[in-house]
Amino acid sequence: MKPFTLMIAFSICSLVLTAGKTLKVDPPPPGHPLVLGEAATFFWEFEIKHRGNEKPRLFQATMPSWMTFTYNDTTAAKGSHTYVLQGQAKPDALGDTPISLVFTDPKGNPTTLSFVVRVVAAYTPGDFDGDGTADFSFREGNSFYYLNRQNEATYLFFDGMPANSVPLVGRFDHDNRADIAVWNPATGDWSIYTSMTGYSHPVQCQFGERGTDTPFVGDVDGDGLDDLIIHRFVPSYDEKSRGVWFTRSLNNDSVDSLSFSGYDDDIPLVGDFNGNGTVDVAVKQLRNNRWTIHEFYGETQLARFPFSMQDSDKIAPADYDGDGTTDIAIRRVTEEQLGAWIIRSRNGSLRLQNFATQPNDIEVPADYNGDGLADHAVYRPSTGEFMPMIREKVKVISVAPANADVVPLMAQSFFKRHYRR
Ligand SMILES: [Ca+2]
Ligand SMILES: [Ca+2]
Ligand SMILES: [Ca+2]
Ligand SMILES: [Ca+2]
Repeated sequence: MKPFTLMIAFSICSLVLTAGKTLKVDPPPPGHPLVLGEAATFFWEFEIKHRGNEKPRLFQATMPSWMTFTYNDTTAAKGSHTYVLQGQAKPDALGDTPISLVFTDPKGNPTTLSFVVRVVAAYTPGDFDGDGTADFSFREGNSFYYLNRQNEATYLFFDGMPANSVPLVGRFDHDNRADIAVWNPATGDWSIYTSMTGYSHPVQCQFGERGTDTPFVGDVDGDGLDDLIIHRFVPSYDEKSRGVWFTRSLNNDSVDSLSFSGYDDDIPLVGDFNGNGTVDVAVKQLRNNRWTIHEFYGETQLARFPFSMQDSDKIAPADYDGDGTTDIAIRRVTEEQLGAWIIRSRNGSLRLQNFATQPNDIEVPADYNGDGLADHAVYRPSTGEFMPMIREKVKVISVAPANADVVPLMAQSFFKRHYRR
């Protein structure tokens, strides 16, 4: 298991200690969760400035037992005071813990500094058993499964899904195992099944409600957990139709929208194309033979360039080079170039790989061996086989009878409409 990663979400950045004096936090809280990578130690200090050498007193503190709060008196002489908050997050620290510190100035006036510490485990997208590798996951009938280390189908849960429901893999709780959302296009209802509750008692909410909507999940607010995303085509009077993206943060319930993409045959997709930790939206535009990528919250156009030159190209975005950004990728299904994967890294370099030569193969790229790089992989409905290519070697794993009612959960949202039941 990978070491735990710590994320800190701050709700309040600075406060007035006394009239006109600001409680300065140094380094300032980031606008997004602080990720300490592999390190499991939380170290944060802040400085309190006020007139005179008398120090402000910590009057009351609410913090988890694994954190300690100390006063650093080496800076006191300058009239600025440093407190250090540190600790090592243990597995039982997973989740959100509110922290509240009440200081009093020399006159006894109280000031409260409060924020939330979020601890989440390191997570590999699509990893259902928490061992750091993605696992092939699928819906068969109304039941959900993943392949364990021995490549045995392991039952997750049952969902009596209405027709046309779309299952999606995401991360909705703090542990290192993948979670699943099921979206019903008839009502816009989402059911979110999380690993920490044993995939039982799904959380329900409503968002999006047209049969032509395409659902996605991704972290739109940067709190480290996935949120809900809907792409909708809105017809207009000219031959163009507007593509509108809607997001709903599961952190604060806020809804946002962005009008982006121009034609009703655009193929919508999501990914972190600039590697800043929040999801970006993109389209593969058939009419202009190009990709356009939009950073949703920053409302920035990230890229617009020709890339995919065949209408039939299947999209397969993933981080193939392990640089932390989603790479643009397609699998070609024309007769002349059947099975050619073309991958474009963020630095513009192109890579070609031949793999999976059935036009109906379903692309499910993910990091199946845990080396940090996405691997080419497909599910082949005609044989019921999952085929990952790990270090140039293709494995063939039988999942279900040929042409069974199977939906690979890591398949692109846009193409899942063809696999709906
Ligand atoms: Ca795994
Ligand atoms: Ca989970
Ligand atoms: Ca989020
Ligand atoms: Ca990349």
